[in-house]
Amino acid sequence: MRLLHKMHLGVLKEQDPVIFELIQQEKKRQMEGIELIPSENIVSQAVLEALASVPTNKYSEGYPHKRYYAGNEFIDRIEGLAIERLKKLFNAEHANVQPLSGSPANMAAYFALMEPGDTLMGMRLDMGGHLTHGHSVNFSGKIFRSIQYTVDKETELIDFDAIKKLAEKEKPKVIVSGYTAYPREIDFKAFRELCDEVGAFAVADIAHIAGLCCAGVHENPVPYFDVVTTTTHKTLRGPRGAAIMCRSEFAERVDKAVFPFLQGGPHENVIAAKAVAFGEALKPEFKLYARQIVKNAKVLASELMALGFRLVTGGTDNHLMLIDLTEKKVTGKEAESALEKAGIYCNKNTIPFDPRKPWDPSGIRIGTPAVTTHGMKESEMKEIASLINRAINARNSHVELKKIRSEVKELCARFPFYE
Ligand code: DSN
Repeated sequence: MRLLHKMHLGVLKEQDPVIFELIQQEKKRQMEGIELIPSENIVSQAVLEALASVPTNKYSEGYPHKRYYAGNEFIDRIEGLAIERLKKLFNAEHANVQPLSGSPANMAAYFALMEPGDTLMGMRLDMGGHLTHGHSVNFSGKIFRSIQYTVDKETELIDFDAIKKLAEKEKPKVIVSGYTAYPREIDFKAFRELCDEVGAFAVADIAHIAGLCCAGVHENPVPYFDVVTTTTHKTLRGPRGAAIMCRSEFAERVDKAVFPFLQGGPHENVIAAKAVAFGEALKPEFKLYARQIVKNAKVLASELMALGFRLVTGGTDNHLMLIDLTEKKVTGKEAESALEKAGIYCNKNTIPFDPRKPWDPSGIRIGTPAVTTHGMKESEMKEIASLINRAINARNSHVELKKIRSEVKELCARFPFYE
């Protein structure tokens, strides 16, 4: 990916200097900080340019060549290309690129397969699942009968036997796999078999690992799952948004669930940017990028463990890791705040069976998609592990955190990405 983006914001600067200045400050923050939030990434200049382009002006309710508005000749071609590229990327029979974000994509997937009151089975949020996998505060736990599975208390790994027993007892209509805070590879084939055994639809939410799946670094469930949802802005490195892929037999149900059931006019500038990002992910260098994400995560994980941090499951197979800070006598919230002061961004996160609450849990979650986009490799991961360790230890020292922040800035200056 071409780095050193140029941002042309001359008119904005003149017309609305307040917003211009805040965007400049955000750009500076991104350039001078180490971005370890595993669900974030840095898009290419081409993606940014497509986002800031004229399809934003257009209404295009419907689907290519079946619109409720005139003037969609070129929009149809843009959306058509996004669909074709995504299908090629994941070997999908059908794709819908209109979901505005991950939660609506999951909602549409469920409504394509279930009626209100049907049984949905997904991983608990505090075990690594997502709000939309059946949490009681979310639509998914209110509209459907939600059955939640956990990881194993000892190994912190997916306990397939327990999931099987639960599924045999509860007979869910949909079983969701794919997680937001699970650091290990997922056995999608086992989930498919289980769904066949209990008569459930197999749904995967691969938002976090999509870039790894399409690059062949992790198993790609799309060809043999019923419905797969993903966001487009995490390891896939596209604009904020989402997509749904499914087998042909579910195509009409998925499309109708997105529009007209859930959404109105799609954001065609974002769809244009998705098409650009999918085109980038189809290039051979994206495979190298995806492999490097995992190599970097493994080095970061082993360095942190060597520094005395306990990692949930004892390491990582993917782009993220969960650090249990209990033995370090610091909470997730305190660590997140100390790291932020040092210019290192992560998020506080529950660990499996966390005795603490989500607002101030026992862990933090970190990942390598964004730093790998910067061009950082194994040696920088060692530096980052040391900076994390020092910042957490120095959490009460303003002077030391300031010093670490300047070292972070120096490290980032070696990997610039905006001019
Ligand atoms: N909120 C996202 C994450 O950070 O993992 C998942 O949707």
